[in-house]
Amino acid sequence: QAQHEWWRGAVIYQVYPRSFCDTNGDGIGDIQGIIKKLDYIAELGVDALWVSPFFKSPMKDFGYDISDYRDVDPIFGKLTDFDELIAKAKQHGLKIVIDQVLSHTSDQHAWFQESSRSKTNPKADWYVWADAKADGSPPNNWISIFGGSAWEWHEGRQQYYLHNFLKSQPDLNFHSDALRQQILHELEFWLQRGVDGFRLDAINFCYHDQSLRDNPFKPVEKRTGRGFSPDNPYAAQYHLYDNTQSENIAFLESVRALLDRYPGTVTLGEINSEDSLKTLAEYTQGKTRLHMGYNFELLADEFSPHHFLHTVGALEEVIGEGWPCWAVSNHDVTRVVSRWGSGKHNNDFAKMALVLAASLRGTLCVYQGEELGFTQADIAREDLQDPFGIEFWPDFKGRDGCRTPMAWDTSSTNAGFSDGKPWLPVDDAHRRNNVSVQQQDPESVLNFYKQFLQWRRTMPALVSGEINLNTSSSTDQLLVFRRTNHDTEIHACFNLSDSTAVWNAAAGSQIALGNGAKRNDNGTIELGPYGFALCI
Ligand code: TEU
Ligand code: CA
Repeated sequence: QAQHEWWRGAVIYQVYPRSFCDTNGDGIGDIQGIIKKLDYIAELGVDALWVSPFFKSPMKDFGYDISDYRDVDPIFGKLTDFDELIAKAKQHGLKIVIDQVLSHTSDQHAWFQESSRSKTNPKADWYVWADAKADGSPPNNWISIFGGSAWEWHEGRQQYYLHNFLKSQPDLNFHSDALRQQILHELEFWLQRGVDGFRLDAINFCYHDQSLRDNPFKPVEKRTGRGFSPDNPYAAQYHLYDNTQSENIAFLESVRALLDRYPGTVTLGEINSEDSLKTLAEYTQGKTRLHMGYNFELLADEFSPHHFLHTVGALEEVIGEGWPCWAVSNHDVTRVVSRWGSGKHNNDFAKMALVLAASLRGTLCVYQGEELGFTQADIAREDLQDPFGIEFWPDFKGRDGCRTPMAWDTSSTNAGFSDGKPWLPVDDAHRRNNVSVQQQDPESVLNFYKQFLQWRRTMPALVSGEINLNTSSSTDQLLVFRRTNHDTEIHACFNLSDSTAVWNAAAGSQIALGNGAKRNDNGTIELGPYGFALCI
């Protein structure tokens, strides 16, 4: 049983294949590139890889628009390359979790081509089609995350179709029994190839209100959120009807029933809904739904001890039998050092952010480059690739700045990422701070993180213990909590500021692991800028 639950407390390394390692000089990372770097990933001490989409795709949303769920895009390689990745990852003791984008496909998917042909074809209801209003306008006021109406007119069918993301990402209709069955077959295809699980993209977007009710509007003071300015129309609505949740439970239960036939496999559902934590809790209750929900609580701009206590507390309160999964970085948000750091003591900040996230109760997703302390790359307007950035520039500059290539070494072209022209430029700061430089520096973020992850494996209190948010010791600067397991108790203290702070640590405890931490004669612990100490 325990072996099957490898994912509890695991550290999952997210690979964005496009930017990881290019082996054929076309400027785009590929599956052989991931294989080439498996030693590197295994040496980090992580348990698994989450591989962002590598499926056949016109790449309008860089792979999150799939045109064939069962094939590898030629840009990334062949199905046999993927099989090789699975086999070699196993040899390295690494699990493979793959992204599955079920809420929508590309408009180039054969299903959409067929569905759009007529109102009577066998797949006519596999997408969400609706007639225009009498004046020709869209059926209701739903807004797309990527801007504009969530409805697009289709000349052929003389109807609108729903797209919660890009126009080229039509939403699948999960109210159709046949579609749901087919989706389970697509998942099983990969289970049979040996994957250890799925990260289910935008999984709260599967269902919509069939009576197509208008979303209510938010009062002006509530129109904010991750990446959204107050005047972004998406932020102006409560998204109650464009993604409804109650019917989704039964579908998720069928997904779980399928995975239960492949012991040791896991689901991590990305949940970004109107009431995300409530939805997350509903999706992960009991042993019949999702194993874990991916939450956005630590992917926003807020950064303070209070925010951590509040967020972790709120999740712990609703999670019940579910299991938390944290991330402070991914391919959609500003890199954590630039998002939360003050710009001073960046390396200390990076170490602290990694250790803090990996010390919370739960599983952790680490995004490529985070282990190197990468900062957000600046992308010139003319170099923008992300459709989200192109649409909202300059209010929101898009996601390219966190998607630039890995930097592997000093001597090769493009820092060892590619012999050709990279699809996004390698950032200069990353180039200076590349893997080989950090491997040779005992003080580097990379080496610190490796040591920490090795030590963490020996500390059951950190991997699976309870969390106790010791609010009375936290201050405006210091975040303090405890992790406990049987007879072990770890007191963790993080200085979230770039100035020195003093922590009244428990008497008699020893600093087991820390950075910028020293004990004073009177027993208190002094923490330098972004310093921290884990005491036993
Ligand atoms: O993101 C889903 C999601 O919740 C979006 O709101 C996300 O925040 C968006 O990127 C705006 O920042 C997933 C993927 O992670 C993302 O890369 C895809 O673009 C999106 O689904 C559509 O498939
Ligand atoms: Ca390539």
